[in-house]
Amino acid sequence: MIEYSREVKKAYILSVRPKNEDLEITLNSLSEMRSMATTMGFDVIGEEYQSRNSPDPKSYMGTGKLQEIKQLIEDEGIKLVLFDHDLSPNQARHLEECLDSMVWDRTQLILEIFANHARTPESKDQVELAQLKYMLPRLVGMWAHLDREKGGIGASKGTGEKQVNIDRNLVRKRISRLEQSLKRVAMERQTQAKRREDCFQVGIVGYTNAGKTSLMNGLTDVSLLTQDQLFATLDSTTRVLPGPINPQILLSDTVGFIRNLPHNLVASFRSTLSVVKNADLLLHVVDASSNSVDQHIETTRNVLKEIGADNIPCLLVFNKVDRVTDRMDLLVLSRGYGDSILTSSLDETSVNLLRDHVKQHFSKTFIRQETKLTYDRANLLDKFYKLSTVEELKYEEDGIYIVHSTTPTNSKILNASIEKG
Ligand SMILES: Nc1nc2c(ncn2[C@@H]2O[C@H](COP(=O)(O)OP(=O)(O)OP(=O)(O)O)[C@@H](O)[C@H]2O)c(=O)[nH]1
Ligand SMILES: [Mg+2]
Repeated sequence: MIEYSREVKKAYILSVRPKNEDLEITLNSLSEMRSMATTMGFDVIGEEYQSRNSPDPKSYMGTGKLQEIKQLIEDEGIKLVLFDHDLSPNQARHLEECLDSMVWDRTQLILEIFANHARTPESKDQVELAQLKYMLPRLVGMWAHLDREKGGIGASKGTGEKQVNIDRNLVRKRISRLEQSLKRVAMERQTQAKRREDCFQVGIVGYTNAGKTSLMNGLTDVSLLTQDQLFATLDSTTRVLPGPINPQILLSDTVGFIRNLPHNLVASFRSTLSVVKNADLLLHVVDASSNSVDQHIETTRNVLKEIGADNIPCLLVFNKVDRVTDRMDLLVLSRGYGDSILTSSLDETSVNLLRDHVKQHFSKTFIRQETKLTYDRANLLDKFYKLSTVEELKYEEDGIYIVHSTTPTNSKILNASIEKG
């Protein structure tokens, strides 16, 4: 794992606002950067943006502005400047020199949060892989000082370049080892998924901090970690949705998404996200109290597309409605997006309604059947309980009378088992 100094506490956030960008978008994005910085435990001293036609290819912002910032960070003792964009390796190097401070771009900040929150060996490997891929094109900058010093510290000319080549090889080797190990885990996961084929799978997806884990807890009576932090959840957790329905419904909580989620990170988390890709239904949780609802929905839909999960039936769940004071806003929201449901994970009634909604989504496709099992076939009873919802069961003289409902596929399987004799 790559370690940076954890002593950095004071941070400053900068951004360029393209002239054609809505001011609200710039401000919301800056406030999201602030939340991420706070999640990292940084003390954000301030934030500002500069309006320009586009970011400068070399210095990102105007030189005059950078001089102003340099003075400010010197006066305030700020050690880290965060940029609300992705910086090219050259821009980052230039800015570090110019500001004489540590510089992180948006991707690096997201990667750092993921690294901090990774708990399982799998998510740790996934984050490290994404970090190394991010670092690879930036190695040149890390050793450039050796060449500039030309032997001043005992290093001969070209030492930096040699060091870069050595590091590049090491990093590449580590990347390939991590990829292999993650592939193995992905295969194990596939085997587990096969074992669960006779269940319905529901994936909870959505923007980070929307309340996915809180809803998962309410729906299944578990108590997974929820926090007012970005990316509190990195690993998928699967639980059975309680209630008398067979096949069982499995609910999986997943990592949250964010605007401009680094592609390397999505690629690394592909295996964790396979629960989303293999789901029969997605609950797309949205924080209804956010003032960026549309953008959050769009981001989530884009990531779903990226991982090939955009064709799965999806129910929009507008959560945190307790924080929306204007009922009209809620009406407009839910009408504007078609099939959707309003919830608050703090309100048990609305969570129960959501649970019923999920069950109905599946049970409405069920076929209801009456069957008489002769006593010599009583061994099939277990199968009936596993593959269908048994609504009524009576032991009669000539056999067991069963009223049950299930999917058309399971109904065929059960009928075939009876006919086999
Ligand atoms: N007021 C209110 N707060 C909520 C609601 N649902 C969740 N929260 C709070 O929102 C914060 C984030 O909740 P989580 O359940 O951790 O959100 P998440 O979507 O799992 O977040 P990540 O795992 O970080 O992507 C926590 O502080 C929750 O207590 C809700 O319906 N109403
Ligand atoms: Mg969560």
